[in-house]
Amino acid sequence: MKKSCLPLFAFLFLGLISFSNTAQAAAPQYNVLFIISDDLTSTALSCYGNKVCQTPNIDSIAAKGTRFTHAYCQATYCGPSRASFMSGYYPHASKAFGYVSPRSYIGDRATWSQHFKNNGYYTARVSKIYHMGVPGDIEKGSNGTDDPASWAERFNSQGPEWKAPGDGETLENNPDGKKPAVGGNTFVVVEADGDDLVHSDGKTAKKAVELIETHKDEPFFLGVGFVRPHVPFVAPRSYYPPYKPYSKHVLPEKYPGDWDDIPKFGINYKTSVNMKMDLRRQKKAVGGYLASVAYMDAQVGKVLDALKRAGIEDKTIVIFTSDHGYHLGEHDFWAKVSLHEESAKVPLIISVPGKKPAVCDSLAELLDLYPTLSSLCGLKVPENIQGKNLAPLLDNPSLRVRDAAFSVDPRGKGNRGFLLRDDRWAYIQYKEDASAGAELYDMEKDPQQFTNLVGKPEYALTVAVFQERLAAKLKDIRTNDLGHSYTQK
Ligand SMILES: [Ca+2]
Repeated sequence: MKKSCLPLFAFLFLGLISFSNTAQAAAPQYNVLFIISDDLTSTALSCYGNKVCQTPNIDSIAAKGTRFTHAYCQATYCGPSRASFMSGYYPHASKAFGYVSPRSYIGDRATWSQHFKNNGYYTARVSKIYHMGVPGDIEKGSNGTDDPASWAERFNSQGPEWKAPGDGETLENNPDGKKPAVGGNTFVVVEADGDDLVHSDGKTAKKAVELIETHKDEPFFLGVGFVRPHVPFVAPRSYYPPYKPYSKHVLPEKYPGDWDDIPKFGINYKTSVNMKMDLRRQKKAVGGYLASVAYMDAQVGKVLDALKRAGIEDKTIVIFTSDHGYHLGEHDFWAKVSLHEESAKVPLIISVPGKKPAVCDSLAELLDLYPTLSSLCGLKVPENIQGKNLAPLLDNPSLRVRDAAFSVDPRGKGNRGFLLRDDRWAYIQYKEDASAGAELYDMEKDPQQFTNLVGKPEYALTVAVFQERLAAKLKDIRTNDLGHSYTQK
């Protein structure tokens, strides 16, 4: 009996191999390495034109991949932005407006990584992919508002954050300099003692390297979430010298009367004024931020090196992005939440083995990641999700997939601020009925957004058209399979 079984088994085994080879020829089963930084403005990266900050590792992804120059988040702070691109729904579809997991809003529909998990991928996250409070959840090493069903395994990277030994200074609301380094969502710079592994992002890179080594022979979706340059700006001392003395940093142009034509809701929640930051502190904030970016970039390099060592660069798609952008003093605004360009725009690089490097100016959204990566990996693109497939742009960067990008400041249960950004204009509206004002900027003539054109008679028609487009966009977003009721505010 045993003798006759062997050839039959061998035949079946060979049959399986030839079947899987056919399937691979139809759609290469790429790995997905999704790297996301936290609170990173594209303007801080050398591959996006920053002349001071050095980010050679992120630049190396851009050198091989497609770098998007007009990619936008769907919400301008962590929680709802991450819930959106992971679930595949705009915040105004899912109603996931807060620091929440999207799960209770989407039922059993598959999230982005879960879709890969359902298709046989090993899926894991290291550190922050869904929302985690920084620094609070990082100090504790806790899961934040994660979605367990999205992952086969998940790992957190505890770090000391603002408590790291070293030279710390609180810049925000500390005019007399008497406060020590403090916790919370506060501008603090710490030039830290010790090496990369003292901190959360160093541990995240180390775990990601281990997972690549362990899982290199099976298809994987690995989400690697770095928490820098989110405040506190903490990095080992060795990353600071290129950014010191802090006094050398050039702040964005300050324009007299800049706030006069911005509606009240458009003045960001953190400003040089309400943070009581003088010019010295503002410049140190920029230097501390850039040192944090450089530290995060070095951790990206370790993960990329692991792909190379494992010999799987040619079957791994690498994505690099951030959950939203960041103000570094433009209009005397700081941090996120604002719908101005620096806060709503994100860095986005997608590198697919074998494709030519490119720069793509098409409007793109983080929501597009789920359908794009599903398509690139030969998975069915779920019909219910709301993003667009960017894959054709990776072969032809002159294509366009959308005529406007949409982002929101979802405070006030989604009724605070809305942005429609097309190739020419940025239109920002406060409240769904526009009762709290609006801004319109000509991004060709006024890329720094100094002159709000709302209220000028010659732009009245443009404003009216944008108001209609915005209403139509919200209607479209609310036409979905989720079964929520949407009461017009
Ligand atoms: Ca964030």
